[in-house]
Amino acid sequence: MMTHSALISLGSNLSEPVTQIQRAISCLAQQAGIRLQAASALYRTAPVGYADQPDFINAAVHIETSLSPMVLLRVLNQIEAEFGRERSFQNAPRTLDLDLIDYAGQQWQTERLVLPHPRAHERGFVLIPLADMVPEHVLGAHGQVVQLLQGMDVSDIERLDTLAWNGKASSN
Ligand code: PH2
Ligand code: MG
Ligand code: MG
Repeated sequence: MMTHSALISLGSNLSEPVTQIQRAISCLAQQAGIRLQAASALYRTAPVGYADQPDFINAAVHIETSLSPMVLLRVLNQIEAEFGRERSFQNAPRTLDLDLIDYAGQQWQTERLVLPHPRAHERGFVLIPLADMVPEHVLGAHGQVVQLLQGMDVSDIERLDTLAWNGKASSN
């Protein structure tokens, strides 16, 4: 079957964030049409944007998928809802945020979906996890993940020893 490579960023800063992220990765690995290729380490990161909220746990995964970008996005939103995500205000604390960062290097500019993710290239909490898996990946017009990280202040991003994923491959 024809599959495409996609990168997903995960974030949580409510209700035991480490567990939320680990469970979300297992959940992704079990979805029909998604095969998990790799997971980053887990990182504790200072909140960007709205600052008056707990630190985040962030990670990223690399998947192969037979789903289209829009169907994949719907699956991500469904998983967020299952994990109790409430949408109160932009950048509010959340139990789970799943952002589609890149889909087969495609560039999209629609109301529902912009690819690559429009803020990924300036966010250390997205780039550092990506650098664990695909350091040379090019984010659209912005350049390589490792290049984007050069000169960026990532001193408030701490790598955890806890594993994000136990590496058990999914059967689909
Ligand atoms: N997500 C945001 C806004 N700010 N800050 C950190 N550290 N990690 C996040 O995942 C994050 C954020 C919006 O989705
Ligand atoms: Mg986000
Ligand atoms: Mg989001």
